[in-house]
Amino acid sequence: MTDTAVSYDPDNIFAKILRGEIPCNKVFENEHALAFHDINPQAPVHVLVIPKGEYVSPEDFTARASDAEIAGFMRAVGETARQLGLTANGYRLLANHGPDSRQEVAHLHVHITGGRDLGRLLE
Ligand code: D5M
Repeated sequence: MTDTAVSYDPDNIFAKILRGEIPCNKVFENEHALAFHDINPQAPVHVLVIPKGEYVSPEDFTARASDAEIAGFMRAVGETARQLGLTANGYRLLANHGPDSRQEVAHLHVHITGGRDLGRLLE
């Protein structure tokens, strides 16, 4: 298995967003994370939350990131859901990693979806 820490591609699209090279529709930002609307929404509300550091996957993030980065990222997920007005009716968090999940962008990201009944994830 490839070492995900080594395989981070600094030219991935989210790295370009973090460097301000391409725009995003920002929802929330703190010291360690950025949240912005997904360009191809799968629900009435569909936002991505990404850490600002160069991490590919959850296991890469938890192995290399500081406690402050991990806390800042999780706070961003919660604050983003709150700011989007999703807390009353609920929402879904989803993170793809690797080929079986068909991850498209190799920078760790959590999808927040909501704004309708999302159905069951696993039937
Ligand atoms: O999901 C990667 C997600 O990233 C997918 O839902 C589209 C979204 N995407 C791709 N490019 C952009 C830009 N430029 N802005 C906002 N959203 C974007 P994955 O979990 O890797 O399959």
